Amino acid sequence: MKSFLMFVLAGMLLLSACGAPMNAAVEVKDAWARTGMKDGTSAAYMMLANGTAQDVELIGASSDAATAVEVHLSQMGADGVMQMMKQEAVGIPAGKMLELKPGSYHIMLIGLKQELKVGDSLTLTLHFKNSGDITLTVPVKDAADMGGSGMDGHNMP
Ligand SMILES: [Cu+2]
Repeated sequence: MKSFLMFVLAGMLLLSACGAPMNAAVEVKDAWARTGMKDGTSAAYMMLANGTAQDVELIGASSDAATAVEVHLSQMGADGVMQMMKQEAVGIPAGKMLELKPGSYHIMLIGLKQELKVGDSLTLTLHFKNSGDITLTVPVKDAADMGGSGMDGHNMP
């Protein structure tokens, strides 16, 4: 996280130094997905850095690992229960970052084709408006190790 901010800072310095975008792309950092049972659900989290000069929108995702993949936002409802809402598009302003994390935005994997265990990985493709698709390999990690256990309703039966 800290090194990533340094990277962004260094990039901004470089940008101001040469006056041109050095790396006009959306970059993915620190991607991971939580464990899940076959036919169950999982969620993938990551940092998305918009290195382009224009606003982009995350408009969906796809993966062979699940029957359906949706962009969700977890929010605490008025009744104190965490709720997830499907997002049609999530904006990432030019030069800004979007953090997908437990209890907030996440990529929801619905109907897992096989069990996801710690050490496994899955292939995920992110779809953007105003920028190209990004396909990445996402490692499966223990949510408890990532500080996300029980925070967004994904651990519910
Ligand atoms: Cu969800």
